[in-house]
Amino acid sequence: MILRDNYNIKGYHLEKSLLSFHDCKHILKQTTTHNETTKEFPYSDCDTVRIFNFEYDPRLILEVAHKITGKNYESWMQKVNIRNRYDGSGEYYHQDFWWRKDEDLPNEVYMQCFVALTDLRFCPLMLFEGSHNKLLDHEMFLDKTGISKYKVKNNDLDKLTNLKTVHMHQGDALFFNYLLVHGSSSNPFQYDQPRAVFQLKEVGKSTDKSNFDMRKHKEIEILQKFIDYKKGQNSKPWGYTK
Ligand SMILES: O=C(O)CCC(=O)C(=O)O
Ligand SMILES: [Fe+2]
Repeated sequence: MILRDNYNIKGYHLEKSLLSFHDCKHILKQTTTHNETTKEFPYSDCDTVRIFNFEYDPRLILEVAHKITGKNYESWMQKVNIRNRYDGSGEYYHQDFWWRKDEDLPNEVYMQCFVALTDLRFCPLMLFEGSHNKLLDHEMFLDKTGISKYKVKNNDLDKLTNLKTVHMHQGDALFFNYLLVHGSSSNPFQYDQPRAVFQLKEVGKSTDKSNFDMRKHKEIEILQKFIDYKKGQNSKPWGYTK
């Protein structure tokens, strides 16, 4: 019960040494990259890597998730963020439920598990403890590879307290609420800082809705705003620096 209460208050639980050295190496070794093939102009000709897929039986992870809330979960999406040395991009602060808010399922159905595939010494995950009680407004921007991302507005971040750096060693797993505000910096250091993300969902809860098309079109919409701004037909969009 203490575990569940703690999770409910803070919005996360850190399980030390859940995955072995061998499991972390295994995930890294057979991680494959997928180039985005469905993008439209102007990214249609760019080799933008979007998803890193891997095969791994998430049983250990599902067991801990069950221990925390008493619910049975499945892992519906697994990806590795390589956060490669010198140029791995950061993640602005966000709540992952923002991506799911227009689908049919409530936040309570989801849980996220973030696993350190190496000691995360250089660009660790940062989170606002206790920030999981409400959905904040997000704004969309394009990161340097043209992928659309969402971030919580700075004014709203200013109102949050309890910003924590999560110190994680290889194999540690952080379980957190889909509404917990989190992010991390880019990696200008000499060592890759790979992490795996397991998106968990209660067994038996499913939705047909997908936000992928919506995302693709939003990217075009943002670019159009930049173009319109250049032509003097729009106010300055977020993320435009000139
Ligand atoms: O890799 C990170 O530091 C954060 C990843 C993340 O928040 C996400 O994939 O939703
Ligand atoms: Fe996230």
